[in-house]
Amino acid sequence: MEKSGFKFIGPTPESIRLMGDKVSAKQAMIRAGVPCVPGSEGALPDDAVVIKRTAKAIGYPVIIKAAGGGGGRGMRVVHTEAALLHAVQTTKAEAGAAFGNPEVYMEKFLQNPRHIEIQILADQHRNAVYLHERDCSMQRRHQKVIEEAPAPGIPRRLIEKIGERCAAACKKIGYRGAGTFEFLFENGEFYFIEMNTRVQVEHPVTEMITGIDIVRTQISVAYGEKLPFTQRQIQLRGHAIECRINAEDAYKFTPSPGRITTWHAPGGPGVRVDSHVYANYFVPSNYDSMVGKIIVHGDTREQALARMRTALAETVVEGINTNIPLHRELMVDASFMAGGTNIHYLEEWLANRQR
Ligand code: MV4
Repeated sequence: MEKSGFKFIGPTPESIRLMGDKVSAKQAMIRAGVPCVPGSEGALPDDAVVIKRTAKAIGYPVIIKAAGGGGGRGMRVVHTEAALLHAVQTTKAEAGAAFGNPEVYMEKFLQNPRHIEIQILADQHRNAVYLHERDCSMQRRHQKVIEEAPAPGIPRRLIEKIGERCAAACKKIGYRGAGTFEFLFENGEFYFIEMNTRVQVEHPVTEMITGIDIVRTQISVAYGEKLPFTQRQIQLRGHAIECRINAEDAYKFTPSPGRITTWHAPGGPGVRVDSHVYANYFVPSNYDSMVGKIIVHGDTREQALARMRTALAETVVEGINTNIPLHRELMVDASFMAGGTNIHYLEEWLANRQR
């Protein structure tokens, strides 16, 4: 890469490798003082007695996860000792086939967490800052549907405490570029699960509440520049919400590829649309179904919600089906409006809507 004259924008291969293996990622985070879900110390051994003893110590239910997995792939929940060894063996076999690495680890299974993630930025001079949190709990089958920042109802001091730990961990491992620490949040506690070593789809909500251009900063730190701000200079303003617009049936989620005949994007104060789409654009069937993102900002969460309702009402997409009708319903849903719904909310909401 260096010899070619190209500069890679992002973390080092070592960082990407460390975080790609979920067992080594978790061990690095424990060493760096980031709180993790209680679980096995590293990968599970083959010894059945040790596996049973580990699960008993953690307490059921437990979850078996593949070291090479992540993002919801290669996991199995176990409720009883009777089901334990078979679950470990099956997860190992699947992990070996899917990821080329049969290693698995065990954690306490958290029943009703929220998915809260911390955005970080780091330069090549061991400076690292946290750009606070995003709430990504509104998801279906591990696909995020709505993201927002800040996370409703979580005290700022808790975010500052976990954010400082994330930034310190970045300095410790020599991380550079943009990254996200994924946490489960339950009963007022954060539990690290994974780190994403890239810019994510939902980064705009963080850009809108911090005023920081994450992509620009990622490029400037790759060039060798120092971070252009300190932690103290990062101030939060208002609230941002993102709706992912997918080419799919709004309630059945079957893909809806084809030609978009009409594309009218919303606008106005506090409205951002990130999309590659235009009238006469053809949505291919072989790729991800996301065709755009509507992001709104408001002084308060209520204003952001109102702006999203208006933005969704203004949006016109013809020629394919989209999930806009789902977003329109969720923006007036009492529980979503109250804030703080957990990772199971959307799937339960969809199941109840059928009847
Ligand atoms: C968990 C969990 C409960 N307890 N780990 C799923 C994706 C992967 N990143 C980790 N996942 C989970 N790990 C413990 N110990 C529940 C999930 C989980 C989940 C996490 C985040 C967002 C959506 C989710 C949906 C189902 C399960």
